[in-house]
Order: sequence, then C-alpha cells, then structure tokens
Amino acid sequence: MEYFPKDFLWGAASASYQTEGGVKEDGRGESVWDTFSHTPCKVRNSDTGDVAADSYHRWREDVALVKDMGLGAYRFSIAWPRIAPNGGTDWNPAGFAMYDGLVDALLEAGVQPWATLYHWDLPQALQNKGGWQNEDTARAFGAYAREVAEHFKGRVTHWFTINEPQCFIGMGYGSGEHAPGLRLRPEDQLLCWKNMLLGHTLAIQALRGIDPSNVVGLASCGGVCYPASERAEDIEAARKRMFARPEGFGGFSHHDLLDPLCLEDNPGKPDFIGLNIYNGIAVRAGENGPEDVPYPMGGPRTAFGWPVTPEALEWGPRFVWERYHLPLYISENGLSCRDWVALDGKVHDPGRIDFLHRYLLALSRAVDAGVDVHGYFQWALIDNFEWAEGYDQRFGLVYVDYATGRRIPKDSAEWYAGVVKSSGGAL
Ligand code: IFM
Repeated sequence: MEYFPKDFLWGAASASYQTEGGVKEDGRGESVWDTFSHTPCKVRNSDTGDVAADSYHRWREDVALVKDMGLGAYRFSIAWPRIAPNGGTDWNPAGFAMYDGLVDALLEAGVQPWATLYHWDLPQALQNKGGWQNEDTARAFGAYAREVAEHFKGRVTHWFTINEPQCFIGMGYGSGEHAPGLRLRPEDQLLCWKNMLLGHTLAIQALRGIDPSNVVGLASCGGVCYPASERAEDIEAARKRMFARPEGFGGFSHHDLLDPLCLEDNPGKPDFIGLNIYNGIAVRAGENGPEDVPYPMGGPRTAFGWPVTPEALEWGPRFVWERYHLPLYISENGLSCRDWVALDGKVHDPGRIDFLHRYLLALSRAVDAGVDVHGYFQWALIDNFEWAEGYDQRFGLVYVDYATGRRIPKDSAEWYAGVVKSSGGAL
C-alpha cells in the first residue's frame, strides 16, 4: 500500500542561530539571541549559539547528510544580522557567502532549498529601537526580504517569511522566556503582532515582486485539537475548540495568524501554509460544549515533557485545510530525546523511530482523507541549540558531538531514509 503520493516532498529542517555558530564571522552583526544567551540565567547551563553545531563551517557535511538520506528538500533559515548587521540597508555581501555555498551545493545534489527569512534572530540594532514594537522593523524586514530575494533569484524559489510568530512574540515579548526577554502588556504584544503581520506582507510582496514564480508561505504554530473518538460529536467539538481557544504562546493561535492573512484580498495571503505540529489536546463533546480530555497519567512524553499525540498530525492539517483551503506543508515535527553514543559507536534512538512512525501514519490518514498536504519537514536535520533549553534537548536525525562538531547519523536517519525512498511505503 502506498501512503503518500509519489511527488510528496520529504525534507528536514534547521535554523540559523540554532545550528550555525560563527557568530562573529564575516561581518555578522549581533542578534537578540546573542544578547539573551549571554545574559546570566536566561538559558539552561548558560549555553549559547556561539558555536552550536558549527554548520557555518560544516555545511558541506550537512548537505552530504541530506543527500545520503535522499531528501527532496532542506529547510534552513538565513540569519538577518549576517545580511544586515546593523538592521538597516548597509548590506554585508560577505554574509551571503556561506548561503551561496549551501544553496549551490543543495541544487547540485538535486535537493530543493527552502529558505526561512526569519527564525527569530532579530538584529540587536533593531531591538535597540523597539524591535517588533516598532513599525520600522517591519519595513526593515521588507527591505531585507527584497535584498535576499534579489540575491537568490532563480536559485531559491520556495520561501517561508517568518517561523512561528505565535512563539517568538508570545515567548519573546510576552512571557520573557525567549529573546529579547520582555514581558509586555497584552496591548503591547498586539502591537508586535500587527507589525509582524505588516513585515510578513512586505516580505511576501518583495519576494513576489522580484520573481513572480517564488512560492511563499510562513510557518504557523499553536494549539492543535483532535477528537477524543471517531464520534461525529467529538470531531465537531475538537474542530470548534481548535479555532476558539486562546492557546499557548501568550494567547496567539493558528487562527489569529491565518484568519486575517488568508482572506482573499489580503496582499499577505500566502501560497501555502506551513504547520509546525508537535502535539495536541484531545477534545470531546461535553454537556456544556467542547471539553479537553486530560492527558492520561503516565502517558508517553518526550524529553521536553511534551505529550506524544500522533493524532495531532492527522487532525491539525485536516481542520486547517477545511478552514483555509490552501496547500499545506508540515514545516516542523519531531521528537527530542536524551540521545547518546553507545558502546558500539552508534546512536540508537528507537523512541524517535516509533514517534515518527506513529506521526507519519497519522499524517497519511489526513492525506487519505483528501487534505492537500504536499510535504513534510522533519525537525531537525541535526541536533542543535534548543533556545532556552540550550543543548539539553536533542531533536536531530543526526547526533552532534558539540565538543568536536562531529556528526553521527542516528538509527532514525537510516529509518527515515527508508521511508523517503519508499515514499512512505515502508511505514
Ligand atoms: O527548535 C524549535 C524551532 O526553532 C521552532 N519550533 C519548535 C522547535 C522545537 O522546540
């Protein structure tokens, strides 16, 4: 049985500050994450992204890993402060060099580059002027998008403007757990939200203006609800709850982002929706309306403590597709484990294989139900800096020995390669 169409896009993802290191090289400016991670008590173990997985120097190895796994696409992000060290329009040509090498090597390997313009490393210079509270940041983002689009014209055709606005605003400007570490009043967070929407729209216009064939979306996150049973009442309850709850990340949910953007006449309407889905909440029809079903005591949890709920990867895409009718990509999904190198020199991660197996089977049910989902990016290609959790959470298909930068594909990398090769048939 074939679970996924032959042209389904199989990929893996990463992000600049989480993997690159090389923070002082080739004229890169400071980002809010440099400042934040170097502030005492903000990141576990005082970890920073100074070196990370050293992909700034080892990107050739990363491309080889992608190629060995037979992936069709690699999603990476461009560090804004490498291109615009001061946040303005004094472009830094040297900042493009590494991405030029990466993009060309991917193309040569037959792998489609999917670039994210903003995965949270805001130039510190812009934060000094208010960051996303200041409309100028949105305008600067639009100008940066134009510069990058011009530079990669004809080589990169698939783009994400912004990764997880819900999270970077909710945790960066709301709870203060992420850079820039602010705890703003709700109305000030809303100002960030408004400027983020403007920034996305200016970026999408710039990308399309430079090359109308550019395909542009953004990666959304937020609470996913799934029905506690197959009963029609529970399905309806889950659907309602998913688009009614002020979920997670300071109250910003998928529909806060997608409802305004996906209106027909909105110039920021994306070509596709990227969904970052890691887990969800079971919902049933209660006497007084939809109600959450408590997660079972002792139920499976990731190293992060997140519940393991594969159903989220079926019902999240189903509900989003029904509401917006735009092509979908799973732009992130994966598991953090406490992986280590075994005595045989390999990294055995049966938990990750089981997790991915369950989640991909769930996704196949969405595909089977007619949801227009075109691809899946596993988070992450390699172990990396997990923001406030530092290096304690390992999400990679490939293990990174941070002391040496050495990469060791985990068992899950081989398993995923089999899934990709068989277009899901091996599931
Ligand atoms: O590592 C992050 C990523 O940067 C954004 N989405 C969630 C991942 C795991 O927490």
